[in-house]
Amino acid sequence: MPTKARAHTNIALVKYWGKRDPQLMLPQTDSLSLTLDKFFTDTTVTANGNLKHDRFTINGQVVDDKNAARLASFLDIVRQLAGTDTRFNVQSINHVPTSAGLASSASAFAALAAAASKEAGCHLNRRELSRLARRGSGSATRSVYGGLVEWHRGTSDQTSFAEPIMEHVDFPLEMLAIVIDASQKKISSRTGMQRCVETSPFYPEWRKIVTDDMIKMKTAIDAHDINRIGELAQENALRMHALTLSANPGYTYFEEQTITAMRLVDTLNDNGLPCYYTMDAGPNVKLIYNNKDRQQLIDQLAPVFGKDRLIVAKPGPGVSITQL
Ligand code: 2P0
Repeated sequence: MPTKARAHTNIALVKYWGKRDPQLMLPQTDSLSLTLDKFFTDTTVTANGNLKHDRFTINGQVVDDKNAARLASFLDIVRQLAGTDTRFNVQSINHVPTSAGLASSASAFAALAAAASKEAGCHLNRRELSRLARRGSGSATRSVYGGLVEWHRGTSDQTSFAEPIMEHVDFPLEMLAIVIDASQKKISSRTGMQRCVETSPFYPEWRKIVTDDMIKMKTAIDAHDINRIGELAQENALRMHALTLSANPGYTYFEEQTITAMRLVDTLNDNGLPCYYTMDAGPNVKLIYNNKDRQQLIDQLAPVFGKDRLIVAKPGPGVSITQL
């Protein structure tokens, strides 16, 4: 009987940028994110004793060998957990408005972990599921939960998992993505973050910054203080991107329009419209603001970037599973 799971992507307000154990996928630091309603992955997994190899399609296309190998080694972990050697047929659909370049390994591996573990006969609680998703992709650890989520870096497989801070966000926090470039990034997160850990002279400082930012961000969330949340997220993102610039060789995910967006947001903020930005391992910019200011913001951004490249997202739910 096939099993289907849906998981939403998340955007970090305090970023994860580096592993201390790439094998177990243990991160260097804690991190904190907001799960979004607009971007999600639906994955259907069917166990099939007759298959010699796992089979994968994404949006109806057969997955290339390199990605299939990564997915199959994740399924090996599921098989080990379930005590089975059955192979799986995996069909994944990414629901992302247009081809926005915002599909992420977070929703992909959270959905795959949920559907495959259930299909293999494991009955995992959400903490166990979060730990399993972590083995596929770090950010997937957090996508098991909805709303505002914290990933405890931990020191072992057992202690590195996410937990919700506020699953149903009861204040008007919202994000707007400015789609700057939808193409594949040149330096993957995995390669990029490892280079920063190994070569940025600022890396030890980053670890201290994140420890502080986690405390400050949780205080701002407790106070429902959207401006403070935005301010802290922006500062944290800039410091993460300073690691890429200070790595050897240095690199950046920013494009010209990324800088244009950052400057525009700063100007709007200076002119009394509170909004803040954050960027991940790519050029797209995500704005953090109070949803009462949405229309005013769109009115300012649309003439510069085009209305079609602005996507509003609200806090979204955690992973859900259906047995078909
Ligand atoms: C984050 N990002 O906290 C950070 C901020 C991007 C920038 O997690 O190697 O796909 O699979 O653990 O999770 C993107 O990296 O990397 C990411 P792996 P992942 O959301």
